[in-house]
Amino acid sequence: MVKPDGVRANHTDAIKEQIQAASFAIISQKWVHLNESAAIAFYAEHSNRAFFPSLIDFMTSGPVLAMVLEKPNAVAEWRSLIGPTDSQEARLDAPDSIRARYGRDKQNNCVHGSDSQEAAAREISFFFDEYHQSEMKLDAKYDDE
Ligand code: RTP
Ligand code: MG
Repeated sequence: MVKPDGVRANHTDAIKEQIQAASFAIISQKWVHLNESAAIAFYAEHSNRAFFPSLIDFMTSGPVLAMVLEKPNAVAEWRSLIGPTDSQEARLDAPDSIRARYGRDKQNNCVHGSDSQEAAAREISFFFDEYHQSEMKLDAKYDDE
C-alpha cells in the first residue's frame, strides 16, 4: 500500500516504477480513502500501542493506493524493498529502499507491507473483497485502472 503521505507527495508513480523494476507483477490496485473504523480494523494488532491514535489519524488523512503484488517469496521480497519501518533508519541501513527514498520518519513511511502470508491474504480480502468493502464502509475513490 502507498500510504497517504506517499500519495500526497506524488510518489505513487515512482514507487510503482521501483516495484516493476524489482520484478513484481501488480495484479490489482485500488484507490481507497480509509475511514476511521476501517483504519482501526486494518491496524488492529497495534491497538494497544501508544502511537495508535496518531497512526489512525495518519492513515485516514487521505487516499491510499492498495496493490496486490506477485513474485516468488513476495512477502519477504517486498519487506526488503520497502526497508525498515523508520525512514530515517532506512536511509542509513537501506538507502535504496522505498522508505529511505520517499518516507520521512517512523510514522510517515510512505508504504505498508504485509508481514506474513496470512496477513497478505487478510489484507487483500480487506481491500478487494466487496463484502468487506461495504462492511468497513471503505470509501473507494476510484476504480481499478
Ligand atoms: P506497516 O505495517 O505499515 O507495513 O509497517 P511495519 O510493519 O514496518 O511497522 P509496524 O510495527 O507494523 O507499524 C505500523 C505502522 O505504524 C506506524 N508507526 N508509528 N510513532 C511510532 O513509534 C510508530 N511506530 C510505527 C508506522 O506508520 C508503521 O508503518
Ligand atoms: Mg506492520
